[in-house]
Parts: sequence; C-alpha cells; structure tokens
Amino acid sequence: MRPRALGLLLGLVAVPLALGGQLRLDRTPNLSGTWVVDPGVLQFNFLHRFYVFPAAQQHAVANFPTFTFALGLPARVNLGTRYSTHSETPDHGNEIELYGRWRVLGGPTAPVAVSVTPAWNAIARSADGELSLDWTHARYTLSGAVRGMTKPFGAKPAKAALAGGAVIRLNNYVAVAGDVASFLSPDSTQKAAWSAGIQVVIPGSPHTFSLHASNVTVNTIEGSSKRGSFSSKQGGVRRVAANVLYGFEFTIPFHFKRFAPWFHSGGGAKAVAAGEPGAAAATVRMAQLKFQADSIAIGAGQIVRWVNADPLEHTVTFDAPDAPPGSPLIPMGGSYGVRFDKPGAYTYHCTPHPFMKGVVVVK
Ligand SMILES: [Cu+2]
Repeated sequence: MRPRALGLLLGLVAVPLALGGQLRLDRTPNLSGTWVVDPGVLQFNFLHRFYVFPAAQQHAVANFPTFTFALGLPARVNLGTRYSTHSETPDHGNEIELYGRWRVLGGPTAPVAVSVTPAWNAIARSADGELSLDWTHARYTLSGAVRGMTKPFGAKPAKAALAGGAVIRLNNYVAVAGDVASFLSPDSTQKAAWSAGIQVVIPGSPHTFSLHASNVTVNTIEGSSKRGSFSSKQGGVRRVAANVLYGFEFTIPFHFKRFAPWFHSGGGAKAVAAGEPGAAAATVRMAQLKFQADSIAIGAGQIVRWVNADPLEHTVTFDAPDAPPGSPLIPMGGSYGVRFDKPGAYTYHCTPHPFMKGVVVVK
C-alpha cells in the first residue's frame, strides 16, 4: 500500500463528489458507509460524544461534537462538510473537513455498493479520501473502507488506514452495529479505533438515532482512523487517551424538493395531486416500513397511488434521473399518485428509509 499514491488517486477522482451514510440503520457509528442523500435533500447529522473523567477529577465531562451537513445533487453525488471542535492537530483548533461523495456503484436492489469520498481537511491541510464498500444481504450489512491522508493531523508522512464494520437489523426499527479501524503504519500513539451501538428509526418521523460507545472523538476520515486523545485541563496540559466515550447521533433530512420542483426535470410522467380519489390502476400500501407490493405492473398512461398506512412519513423516490418526479414526505394516512406515460421499469425507494424498495413496470 502506498498511502500517498492512494490519497492522490482519491483526490483526482474529485469532480463529481459525494457523501454518505445518512441513515443509521445502514451504517455503523464510525463508518459513513456508501449511502448518498437524494437530490434536493440537505442532511444534518448531529453527533455528540462525551468523556467522563474519573472520580479523582470530580467526574468532569468533556464534550466532543461532530456536525455533518450534506447536500444531495443529481447523479448520486453529495457535497458536504464535517465540523468538530476538538481537532487532534497540534493547535487543537476547530476541525473542518470538506468532502464530496460519489456513489459509483450500487442501486437500490444491488447487494454491493461502492462510494468514493475525496476530502480536504482544512486544519491538517491534508488531502484525504475514502473508498467504501457495502455488502447487504437481508438483515446484514458488512462495510469496509480504505482511507488515505497526505498529512494526517497536520504531520507528514502520508498514511493509509483500513476500516470494517457490520450492521445487524433486528427488525425494521432497531439494529446493532459495530466497527474497527486502524492505520496501516501506526506510530506509538495511534491505537485502533472502535465503536459499538444501537441504531434506531424513530417512529412517526424521518429521523434515526444512534446510541453508542467508541474511543473516537472526532468523526472525520482522520479522526475515526485511530483512538482519540485530547487535552485534559483537569490534569494540566497533557494528552488523555479516549478509552471509552459515550455518544449519540441524530439524523435530520430537510427535503427541499417539496418547495423546489425544479430539482426534477419531469420525464415521461406527471404527479397527480395527493389525495385525488379513484383513477388509480394500482395501489401500493406503505406499511411496517415496507412497500407491501414491491413490484407492480400497469399500462402506459395509468396512475399508481401509494397509501401510507404507517405511523411515520415515507417518500416515493425514483432512482433513475429520467424517472417521474418523486413525492414529498407523505404523512401518515396520506397518499400520493403518479402517472406513468412511458413504458419501462421504474425502481424507487423511500428517502428516510432506503431499505424500503419497489419497482413499477409500465407496459
Ligand atoms: Cu419510509
């Protein structure tokens, strides 16, 4: 492994950029996975970790936030930034990582997905990058990542890191997940990183929540590649190893497309106003976090209506760029109709719950 070459390679892939792992049931606490936000969605992930000092130091608490903002663009590309207040560079300032993610491989029904994430760590002045891979089968997702950094934590030499993790979905609302990561040529301070947690879909909302333990403080490409450490005021100016931090993450998607229809070009179909009675050639119930008829066939010019029977919001979001415009968030008890004018197979998913998948075949 040549870390510098890898970092360069990932940096060169730059132009279509993207991000990932917005849904907590698809990824582990420290890995971003391969998932990208849908076009017209701004994702805000609020990650907060804390360290409790031992009794001798009055159980003082140190806080470690990492905020992620990511904007979904067409062609499975995201642009994003991660911000944290406890960088491990020598000046311990605020860490800002600008990144893109491009999901180069993997549709909603493919078991394997691959994403490329070039990034710039502004405080370390390091070109970073990650190549991530997910393999999903039924209730399991296995994730792996190869990372490269030209100047990790502001110091040469360039380094590479490997990470791996697994998610097991116990049901449609709850998953357990964990991961490990390590530099390939660690120095004496760079111990392996780990995390373990419970990931939850919050019923009645498009939000997911993660409750976890980890030894990582800053959840950037650099920060999540080794055990964290931080300055201890209680102990004077010295570095403390973050053996166990507890934390949570809350994921919040903002759907711009309900305000901005110009995110979608239209294609061969026209959305029919939600709640319009009759006229539908087929109805798909959304219940228990599933499209109850995951494959339906209609004729060209006919209408499909989705009815939300769940106590939370769903969307019908088509995967292909030339597909009909997707729906806004469909509230509990709401419905949404789409007319399909052109023959073809239209795969779709739900934005807040990407594991909800279906296809409309138009003959
Ligand atoms: Cu949903």
